[in-house]
Amino acid sequence: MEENNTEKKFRSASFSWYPGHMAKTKRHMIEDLKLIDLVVEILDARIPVASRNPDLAHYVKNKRQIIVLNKSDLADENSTNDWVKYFRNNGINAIAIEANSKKGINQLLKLINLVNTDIQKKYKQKGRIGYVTKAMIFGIPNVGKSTVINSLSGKKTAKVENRPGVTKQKQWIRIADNIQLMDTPGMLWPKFENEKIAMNLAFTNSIGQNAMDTEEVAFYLLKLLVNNYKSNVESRYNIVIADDSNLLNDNFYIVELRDNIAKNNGCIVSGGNIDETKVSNMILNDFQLGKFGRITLEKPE
Ligand SMILES: Nc1nc2c(ncn2[C@@H]2O[C@H](COP(=O)(O)OP(=O)(O)OP(=O)(O)O)[C@@H](O)[C@H]2O)c(=O)[nH]1
Ligand SMILES: [Mg+2]
Repeated sequence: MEENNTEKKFRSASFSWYPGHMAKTKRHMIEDLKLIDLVVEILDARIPVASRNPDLAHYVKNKRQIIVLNKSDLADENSTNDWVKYFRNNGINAIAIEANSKKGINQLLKLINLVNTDIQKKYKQKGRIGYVTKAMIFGIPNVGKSTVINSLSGKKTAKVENRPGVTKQKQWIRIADNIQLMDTPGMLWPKFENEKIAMNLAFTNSIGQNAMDTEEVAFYLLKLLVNNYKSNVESRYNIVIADDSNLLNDNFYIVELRDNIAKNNGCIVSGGNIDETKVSNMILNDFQLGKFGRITLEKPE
């Protein structure tokens, strides 16, 4: 059967997800890691697989590591608990937090202090007195690294904004007499052996808007949501969605649904046509702001 235009358009996601400056950031990161005692990797609780760096384990072999599931206010609570258990079962310290409301920050601070006690002991045994532990805050763009640092230090030293690429340079921030944290620019690593990972990073606003086709990304997000969180979409947009899995996987039906959502929400250009950009941005923003409720896109096996 011949492929029609709609199918062609949405067949593959194509965006330049790996900007040139990332290669340089990666080189600096590998160099900086040599100084580091503890790596705190910040993951997005909605996408713990896509937001995790696949190579980090290789570089932090002999270092202490903590995994932080941030933005857990936007993720499904049960799934977040499952993820914390999953990491702990694999021998990794893990904790869920909401950095901007500071929920869980005290527990994270306690965990860092606990690990630091160990690190300090090691240096003391080697005769190093007054050593300052160096911890690196690591993670994909826009995951909340700078927010975590500000919450931990109780100061607004690190710049925070809701777009990827805000932190341009590393910055040291002291959180205790013998601990300093390094804030780092968001790091996207080439690992997209499948498009699903790239899409999940786009849905959660870790890939810059300029590097992706907003309409394509919003289409896939809507398709994913109606297949997994149908009632959340129905109540957000006050629409009825078919109870038929064939239809929910039919791209024509998803486009029809998107157009209905556009009409109901004033996303219309003159002449009565659908404003595809406006409706696409609305769907993406609604997801990123948690307007569909708490949603986790990746579950532990
Ligand atoms: N809902 C929610 N938003 C958060 C949370 N933590 C941070 N944010 C928001 O996420 C956005 C990005 O936060 P940043 O701290 O700038 O993220 P970053 O990882 O430093 O980003 P880059 O420096 O660009 O790599 C901001 O709008 C924060 O307010 C959280 O726990 N929940
Ligand atoms: Mg930052």
